Amino acid sequence: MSVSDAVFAIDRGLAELGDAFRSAFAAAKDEQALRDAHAELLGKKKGALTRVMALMRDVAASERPAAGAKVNDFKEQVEAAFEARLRDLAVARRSADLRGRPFDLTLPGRVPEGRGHLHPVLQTRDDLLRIFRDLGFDIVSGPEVELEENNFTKLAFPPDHPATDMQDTFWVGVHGPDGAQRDGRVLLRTHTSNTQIRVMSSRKPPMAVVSAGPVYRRDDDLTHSPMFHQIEGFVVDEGVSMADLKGVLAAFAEGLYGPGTRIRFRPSYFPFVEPGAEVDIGCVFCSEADGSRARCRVCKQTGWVEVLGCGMIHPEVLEHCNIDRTRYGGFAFGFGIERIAMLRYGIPSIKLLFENDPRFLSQF
Ligand code: FA5
Repeated sequence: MSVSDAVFAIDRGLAELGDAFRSAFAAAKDEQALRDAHAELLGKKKGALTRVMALMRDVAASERPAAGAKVNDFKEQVEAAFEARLRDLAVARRSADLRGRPFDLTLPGRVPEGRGHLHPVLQTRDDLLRIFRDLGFDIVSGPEVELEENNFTKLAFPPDHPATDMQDTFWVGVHGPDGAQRDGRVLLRTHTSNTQIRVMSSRKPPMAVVSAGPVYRRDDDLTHSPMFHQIEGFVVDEGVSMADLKGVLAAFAEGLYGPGTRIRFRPSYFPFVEPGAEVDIGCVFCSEADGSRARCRVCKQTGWVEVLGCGMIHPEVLEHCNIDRTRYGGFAFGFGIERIAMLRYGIPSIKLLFENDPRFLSQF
């Protein structure tokens, strides 16, 4: 083929293609049809325009700029028309989506299956905290990994008190950057009374505070677990008396089990209170009148259920927290949340609360 023949063939090829591509693109009803029409022109092997462009290799160098410009110009028009139609199709598809009804509004909604909820211990914790919040208590939290002095020493536990025994307590090894064990004694707190020390050391009276959270002991039977939850509450002010403590706990018992719930105090011993007491709540699961007391397994036929320890904060503890023991006094109380949850729901073993069997948990 002579040089001029090649240019002639290109001109004829472009003329034959003409602007048929415009109507072909316009006729494409969707993106796939448009891409097919595009491939007919510019497909790698069989595209009609590709074949014309292939003729460029026979064009003499002197004629190449002009011929190349013509071919490129044609190709650019094809590509521009293709892109424009692609955009139009996308716009048309989007507006059809927007205009059309994507779903049947008359179908009933799908209700999510098996929605989760708070664990019964945490539900009970929140209900208990709400009662104290309504009585005017401030809610705080304290650390689970604690210094020995906040868990025992400042609470006036004598060094040889059985509760401080290694058997009852999970000690934590603290290592320095050199890997060597440090001397400072750190443990998983055995009760929430550590928050008493922390709060009383950092605030000035008057204060009324409650705190809830996990505590740890070497305990394991039907009613005792190595990890369980406690709530601790305390008040420090001038002129606080045992009558105030009794008033708060009576209001708490009524908040928990309803108006008229009875409570009673029995003398007891905790190193950080003087005097100390255990509080029982009148059994709400049975009554003498209908004879159900004789069968009651919750109160073991006594009519009373032990729920918490309490007392007047020992002046020595106030002193450890730099509170003037001659001016201020206070009371404190603490109880296990699992125990309250077990009583509330009639749960026979504390283990059920920690096995996390969905068949059990779904009942709450
Ligand atoms: C205390 O822990 C005191 N800090 C409570 C206190 C606070 C007294 C303020 C006075 C003033 P105690 O060891 O009795 O007391 O525990 C309190 C409650 O925690 C118990 O009545 C019981 O309900 C619960 N409890 C104790 N050990 C376990 C355990 N291993 N598993 C589940 N609950 C437990």
